[in-house]
Amino acid sequence: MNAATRRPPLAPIAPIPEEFASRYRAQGYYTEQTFPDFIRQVLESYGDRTAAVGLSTRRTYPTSSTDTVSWTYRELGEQAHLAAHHLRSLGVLPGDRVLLQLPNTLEYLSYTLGVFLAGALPIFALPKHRARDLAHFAGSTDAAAHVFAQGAEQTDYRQIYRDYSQQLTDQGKTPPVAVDVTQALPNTLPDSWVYDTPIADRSAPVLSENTALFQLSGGTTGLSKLIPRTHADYLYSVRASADICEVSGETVNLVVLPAAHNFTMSSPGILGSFYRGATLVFAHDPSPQTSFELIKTHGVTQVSLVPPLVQSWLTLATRRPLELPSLKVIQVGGAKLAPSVAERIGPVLGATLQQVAGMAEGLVNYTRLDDDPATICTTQGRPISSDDELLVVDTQGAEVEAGLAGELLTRGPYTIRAYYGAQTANRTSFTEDGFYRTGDLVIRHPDGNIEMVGRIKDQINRAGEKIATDELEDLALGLEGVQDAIAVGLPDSQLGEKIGLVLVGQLVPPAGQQALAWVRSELRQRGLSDFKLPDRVFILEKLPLTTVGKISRKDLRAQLAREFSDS
Ligand code: AMP
Ligand code: DBH
Repeated sequence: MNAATRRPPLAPIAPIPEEFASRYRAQGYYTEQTFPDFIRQVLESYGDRTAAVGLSTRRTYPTSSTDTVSWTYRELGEQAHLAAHHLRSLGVLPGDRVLLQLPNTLEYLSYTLGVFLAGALPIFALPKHRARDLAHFAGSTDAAAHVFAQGAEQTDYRQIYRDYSQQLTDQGKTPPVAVDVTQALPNTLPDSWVYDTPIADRSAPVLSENTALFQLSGGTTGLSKLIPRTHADYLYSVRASADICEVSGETVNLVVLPAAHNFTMSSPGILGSFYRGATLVFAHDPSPQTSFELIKTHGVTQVSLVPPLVQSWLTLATRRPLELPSLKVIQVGGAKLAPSVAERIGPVLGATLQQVAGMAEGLVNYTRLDDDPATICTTQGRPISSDDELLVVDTQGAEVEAGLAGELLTRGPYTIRAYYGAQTANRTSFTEDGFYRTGDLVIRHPDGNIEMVGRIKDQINRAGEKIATDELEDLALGLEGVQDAIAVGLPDSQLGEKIGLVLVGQLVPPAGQQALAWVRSELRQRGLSDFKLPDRVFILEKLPLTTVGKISRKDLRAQLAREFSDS
């Protein structure tokens, strides 16, 4: 394995204006604690408690054992330090970026902590990201390493790594080193090992107000965007979320959604559990059967789900008697939960529903555990912080009257004011005074709770996974015979939305191949991430024109969404 070459520092990231930062410090939201400090403090406090139960990539891949392993906080600490040391021995230096792409296993945890302990900045990629996205994440941050688990989810990550590394090399960039976590780690630390402190990558007056990690946005234009979050802002959102969600040392948190997602990481998620010395149970697959078994075996008290998953739980639970006495809270977020589904959760699953409407850019809203049932079932809650500023505006940017729908704009202690390296998108995604334009249509109720009622952004939300329509359209335009391409969210009772792709032209799939299979395989070969592949393809010879001869992509989207919903 080649050692990483020395990487240039990140491009400067403007700190949040001092006027706001000083207020957030004074309120105690921003502390001087960095991620390595936080991790060491937690590991020292909770030594013998069980930190995590789950599969180990080293036992499971490429063989297919499903034996679970359990780590105490002490063991997790040892593994995290070994991971940090391993990264250092491969040339990863403080301030370097590390692309993390791991399934829901114990190594997800040890390597995430390990990257921080090495003083490096993780980029939280998902197992479903493919060459195009990975090239973008690694290329635009000059990542020093890409950590993956070969064979996980039946995927040849090494081949994907080779594909996009070649692209980077062709562009004159240095690809990251490959770190396959299915390989054994050296099992002792040298005596000289000391964890590293992060380095300041910009001029924020306090070290903890520097960028600590990159989350990823579903995006509305082009590829997923990189979201730079600081030590201070992310840890504040984690601590405050742990309070709101009443996480304690007794909490047993089942991790079903992809671990690296912002919801799963921080709302209050893996980090909120870690902060309180709770236990994490990693589900090896997302089926309700597996989750129910794990809940019974490990006394799980809380879980975070997207709407389609909670529906599959309800379906299974109505088919056979259910006993999940330990389960207290079911969080649902990422996409709109229908009130009719929300109402069934308490009675059928015997746990309190908590709705969560968040975004990797920052703002997270929760219904509170003691809210009345109507609020819990019909709203997506209210923000974490009394310093989260929310505006609901019309198309001219003027605030709408209370009770009317408008676009949600937000600014606050843990919401970014710019994406990394995306100047064009930044001009449209943020207002001049630093509010993030969420692209979500909401109604704000007089009690402060918000209701998500739609969106104005060009995005498809497929079971909580966000797909920017223009990335799919741009790639589809490269297919032979295609003159125009329009991506559409098709309403779907299971997934919320499916991905429809309208292609205009004379498309000729090879003999015997269905258009959908052909289009999917062509797009996959071009490196499109799996979760962005179309579910349905419509081929038209030309676009329908309005009476005045105009093509309205917006009307076409609406028409198809109506005609083909749920089919
Ligand atoms: P991202 O910016 O990629 O992290 O995705 C965040 C987006 O997910 C939000 O702006 C909403 O569009 C959507 N979202 C998250 N939670 C909910 C929810 N509970 N209900 C409706 N939409 C949601
Ligand atoms: O969808 C999201 O991005 C999301 C949902 C719930 C999120 O980032 C979060 C909670 O923190």
